[in-house]
Amino acid sequence: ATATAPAPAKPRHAKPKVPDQKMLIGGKWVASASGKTFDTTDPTDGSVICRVAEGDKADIDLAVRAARAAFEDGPWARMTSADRGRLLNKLADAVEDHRDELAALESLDNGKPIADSLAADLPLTSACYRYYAGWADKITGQTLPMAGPYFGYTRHEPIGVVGQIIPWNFPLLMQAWKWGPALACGNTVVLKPAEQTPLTALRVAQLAQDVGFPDGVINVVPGYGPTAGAALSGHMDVDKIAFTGETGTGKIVMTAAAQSNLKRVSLELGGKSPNIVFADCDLDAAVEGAYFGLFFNQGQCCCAGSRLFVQESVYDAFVQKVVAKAKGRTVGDPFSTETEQGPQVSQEQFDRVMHYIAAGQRDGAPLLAGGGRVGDTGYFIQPTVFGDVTDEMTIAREEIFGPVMSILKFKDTDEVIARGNRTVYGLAAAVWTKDVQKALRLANGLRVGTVWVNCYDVFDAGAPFGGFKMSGIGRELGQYALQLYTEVKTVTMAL
Ligand code: TXE
Repeated sequence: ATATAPAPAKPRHAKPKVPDQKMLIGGKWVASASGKTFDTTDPTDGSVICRVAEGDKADIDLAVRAARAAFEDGPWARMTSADRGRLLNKLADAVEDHRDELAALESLDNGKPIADSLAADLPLTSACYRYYAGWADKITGQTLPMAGPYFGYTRHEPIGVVGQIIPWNFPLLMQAWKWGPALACGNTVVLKPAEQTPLTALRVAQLAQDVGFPDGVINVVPGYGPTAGAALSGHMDVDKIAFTGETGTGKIVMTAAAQSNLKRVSLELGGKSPNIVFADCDLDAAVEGAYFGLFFNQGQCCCAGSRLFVQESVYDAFVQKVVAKAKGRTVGDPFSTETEQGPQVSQEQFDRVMHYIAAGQRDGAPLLAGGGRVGDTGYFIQPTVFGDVTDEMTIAREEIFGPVMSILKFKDTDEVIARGNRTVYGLAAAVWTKDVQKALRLANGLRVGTVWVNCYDVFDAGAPFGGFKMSGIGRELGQYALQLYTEVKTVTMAL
């Protein structure tokens, strides 16, 4: 019977159909003040998914006004912290209940494989909302030892109206990292999603309205960076701006904050993270971790292990194994459950990655795998590996944000710590070794916000994440993120 049965169809999820989208201001779904829209496109072929209301300064003004009103006199301002936590828990439930729909929307807009959306983005997103739901009624100040007949204490109060600008690589998750702590602390928000991927932000905003967040607490204004993003970061009535994206854009956002009302700023920016493989490691685990740590999400991760340092005695064996894995990676339709790598998010990102591949070849790094596009439609790029990369090459210095692995050779511990730190970035690093002392020396010596030991890209809502140096300011996730969304007030009373 098996000989005559037709081959089973490849398992495939259905691509959702999406209607044109409005923006959410003060609890109402509205067109933009200008009436303008922009297209959001499918990165597998560049076709238009739908049109989205295009926000600009006038819409940001309206959204900020709605957020201000909700902060000052809406039901939100009178709600107990436990009730705020309950709403965040309901939002976590709603995200879980709409898991399949949200995963499909994310894969459609971003191009990431549906298997990744379901296994990573969705559970991390709901876990983040749930984690901060738990914090809502546990945000406390201190009592202070005063030198005199005084009673002093601090209150940790919400900052107020918070502007949030997020990128396209993890749209759902970046929204959760921003909304979870901001809402737990009692702020109101105006979010500008990335113009490449506005769809899931808008859908989650609807879910938030459905579970009962009061009008104006959450506002979403889609649009472009230099217009809507600039209006938000330069707004005189926004108390804090949180941004994730390119380091250069982070500087623009910080400048706008400085030149307007000195709003508080937190930034999560680019990286060039060293992933360091010692000869005494479990080599297969390191190969797997290096492969995952670079190629995951089409290489579009701020913490991608994009400088892969391998100790010289295992260099050849390591390279052989990792190149074989890269060559075997399944690139294609994000809606096929077998796909491991989808397209880059946009034509712009595709061009940028191809430019870096050309730079690697120009600089003389041997191309060991890939190097070209896949097919002739959409933004698919072959998993690419360069060997014998040296520190001064462009591909070892600049953030590529694509499926391009650069392997460098090193001799000893002191050397690799120094070379690992020789970058303007400081987001993350990893070390692979069975020697505990060596692992701890590296963990202490590397100037980065996160060090993974014998693992890569392990995230937890409770573990803070952010950068040293030009990788950012502040820490998201964990208890630390509460500091980004609260002001400390000191109260002193004479006894
Ligand atoms: O980023 P931008 P882009 C890096 C990565 C990538 C490169 C370019 O190297 O190749 O950045 O990507 C908004 N005022 N990362 O151009 O511009 C924009 O609309 C206010 C790293 O997409 O930083 C979007 O919402 N906002 C990264 C957001 O900023 C502005 C994630 C991010 O876009 C603005 C993404 C302005 N003047 C890209 N200009 C990471 N660290 O995770 C743009 N924006």
